[in-house]
Amino acid sequence: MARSPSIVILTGAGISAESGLHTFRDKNGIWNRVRLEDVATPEAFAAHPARVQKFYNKRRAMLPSVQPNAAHHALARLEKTYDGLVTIITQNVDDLHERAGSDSVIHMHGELNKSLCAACGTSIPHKGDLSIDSECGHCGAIGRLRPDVVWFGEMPYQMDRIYELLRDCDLFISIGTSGNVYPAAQFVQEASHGGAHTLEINLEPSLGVSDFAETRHGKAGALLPLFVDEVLTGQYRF
Ligand code: BJW
Repeated sequence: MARSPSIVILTGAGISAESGLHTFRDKNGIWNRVRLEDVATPEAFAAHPARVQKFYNKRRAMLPSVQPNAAHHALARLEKTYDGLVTIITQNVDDLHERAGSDSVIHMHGELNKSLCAACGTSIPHKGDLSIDSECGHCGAIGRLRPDVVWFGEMPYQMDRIYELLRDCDLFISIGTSGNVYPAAQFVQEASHGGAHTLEINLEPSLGVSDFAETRHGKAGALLPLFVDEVLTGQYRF
């Protein structure tokens, strides 16, 4: 029996914008208010751990007050209802896909609600603030706990699994990402080489827009519920 076509979805900060979380590179984006070199590199953490912890504590504290939006819910509905494999690869460190009901989510840039011990490598769920005095519950090291997020110069998570999914998928969709950051910015090419149809859904054309076979520009919260309806009713063919 022929398998159902599989779908891989890459999401970025734009999908959470309508929930009230800032993107990185838009006019009011995070990197227009804070220099990424000051907070999102291992070197920044080594030089100014308190500053880095404060930056992430503030963002972690926002999570309980924001809710998944129509775009997150549409993707969860797709995963539950579509008769084939649907995998979300998110660059986001928020938990909005999971709270919308998506189960198959890869957090390639880590998760704000997890801590990572730089001494023993243990990653565990963590709610609340981290400080330069926090103690690792596993190895007892003090001051070595950091947010379990992927900074510039670090290897994103689950890359082998991701490349396998990209090679094998039939449809690759990129949602709410500007295409500035590698390796995610190259996923469209990887999926394309594997024979997948490729679709960009973004507020505006991304840096990599010319690599996509199809584009839909506008707000994810408006476009995705309609797109998922098209897929589930068989109107969308790929
Ligand atoms: C909407 C919307 C709405 C708004 N609806 N859309 C030179 C050349 C090439 C590469 C490199 C280079 N020098 C260094 C590198 C590698 C480096 C890199 O890419 N640097 C670039 C700056 C050039 N990358 C790395 O270091 C990565 N590691 C790595 O490469 O390891 C080696 C390796 C090699 C080979 C294979 C595998 C690995 C690590 C990158 C880590 C990125 N970390 C951050 C921070 C995470 C923690 C945190 O959240 O603080 O990840 S940076 C930040 O950018 C965050 C995001 O996940 C990431 C991507 O941002 P995103 O999601 O695209 O957001 P925006 O703001 O850029 O875009 C939002 C979009 O949404 C916009 O287009 C809007 O229009 C749109 N939008 N509202 C729909 N309602």
